[in-house]
Amino acid sequence: MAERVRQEFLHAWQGYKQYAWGHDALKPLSKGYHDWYGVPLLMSPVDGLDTMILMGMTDEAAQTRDYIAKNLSFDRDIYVKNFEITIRLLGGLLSSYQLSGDKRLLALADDLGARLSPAFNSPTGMPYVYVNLKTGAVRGESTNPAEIGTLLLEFGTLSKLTGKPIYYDKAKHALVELYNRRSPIGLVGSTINIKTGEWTDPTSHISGGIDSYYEYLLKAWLLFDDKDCERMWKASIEAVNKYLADQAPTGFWYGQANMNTGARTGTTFGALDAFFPGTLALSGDLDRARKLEDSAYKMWTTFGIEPEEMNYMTMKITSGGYELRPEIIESAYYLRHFTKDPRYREMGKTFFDSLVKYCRTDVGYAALSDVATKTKKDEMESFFFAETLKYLFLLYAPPDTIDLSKVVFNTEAHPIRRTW
Ligand code: DMJ
Repeated sequence: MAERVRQEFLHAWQGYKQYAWGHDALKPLSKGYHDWYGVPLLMSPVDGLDTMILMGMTDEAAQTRDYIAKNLSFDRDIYVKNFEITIRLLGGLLSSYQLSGDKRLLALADDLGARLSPAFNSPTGMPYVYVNLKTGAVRGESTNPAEIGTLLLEFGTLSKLTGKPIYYDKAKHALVELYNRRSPIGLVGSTINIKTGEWTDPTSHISGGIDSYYEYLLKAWLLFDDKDCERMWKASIEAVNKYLADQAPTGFWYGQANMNTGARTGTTFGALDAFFPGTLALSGDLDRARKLEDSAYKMWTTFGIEPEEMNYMTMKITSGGYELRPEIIESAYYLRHFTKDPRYREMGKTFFDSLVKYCRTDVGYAALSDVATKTKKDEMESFFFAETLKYLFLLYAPPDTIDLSKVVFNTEAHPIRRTW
C-alpha cells in the first residue's frame, strides 16, 4: 500500500511538473495552472517537498529543493492570507529545512516570517487576515479562531531555529488574547473582530474556522513543552466535550452550540471536522477518538466519498463538494499509531480506493464539486501533496519513517522535529 500511494504521488507530481511547473497548483482537468495571487509562490513544491523526502524520492526532492531555493521570492507587492501562507509555506520551509539541512530554506523561512509579522500589529495583538509581503500593510479585521490560533507551531519553531524570540512571542500573544476571550463556559465563537476583540458570531464548533486552534493548543504544549498551552488545552477540551460532543442515534459526533449558553444550534459534521479523532488520539483520549473516527468512516461510506458537510441527524448532505481533504486519513494514521488496530489500515484502503476511483485524472487528482454525482472540478490543492498522500503513505510505511515521540505535525502535515 505504501508503494501504491507513492506511485500516485508520482503520478500527480509528474502532472504538476508537466503542466504547472513553477506555479502554485495544477488544474487537473484543463491541464493548466493556478497562482493564488497572480504571481507564483510555489505552493505545491513547498507544500509537497517533505512528502517527497519521506517517500524516499531523493533526486526529485533535491531538484525541487534547489528550484525553490533559487526561484522563490517573497519580495512581492501582494496581500496574502497570513494563516494559509504560514501553515503551507512557513511550515513547509521549516520542515524541509529540518529534513534536508539546507540553510537556504531556513533563510527563506526567516524572510517570510519577517514579512508576515506586521499582521500581528493590531490593537489586540491578534493578527489581521491579510498582510502585504512587500510593504507590510495589513487588512481584514474580521477573522476566526483558526486564523488567529494556528500560527504558534510555525512562528515558534522559527524562533527556536533562528534564535529570534519575537516570532514566538507574537504568535503566543495572539493565541492567549483569543483564549482570554472565551465565554464563561469555556467556548469560542466563529467570528471575531481583531481590532475591538468583540465576537461577531457566537456559534461554537470544532469545524473549519475553529478546528486547528484546538489542535495547536495541544500541539504547542507537546512541541515546546509550553505549560500555558497545556493549561489552555485542558480547559478548552473539557468545554468542547461537554457542549459540542453529541451522542446521536447515528453515532458519536461533534456539532454546533452557542458559545455563551451551550445550547445546541446545529448538528452538522463534515470533512474538516474529521481531524478531531486524530487530535483526541494524540491527547490520549482513545475512546472518543475511536468512536468519532467510526462516525466519520460512516460518513465516507454512506456517500462513497465524504462530503464537505452533512447533517448527522438525517445523514443528508448540506454541502456536497470534496476538496481532496486529508483529515479523515490523518485521524486513521494517529489511531493506527496509538492502537495498532488493523481496522485503521483497512479504512485507509477504502479511502485510497475511493480517491483512485473518483478523483484520479490522466494527469493528477481532481476535487469533486458533488460527491453524490462524483462530478470532478478543475482543482488540486497543494495539501493533496502535503497531507492527503503523506498521511496515507505514513499509515502503511515502516514505523521508523517518523518518530512521533520527537515530531509534531503542523496542521498542513509538515513534521517539525523538537531539536531544542
Ligand atoms: C489544510 O490547509 C489544513 O489541514 C487546514 O488545517 C485545513 N484545511 C486544509 C485541508 O483540508
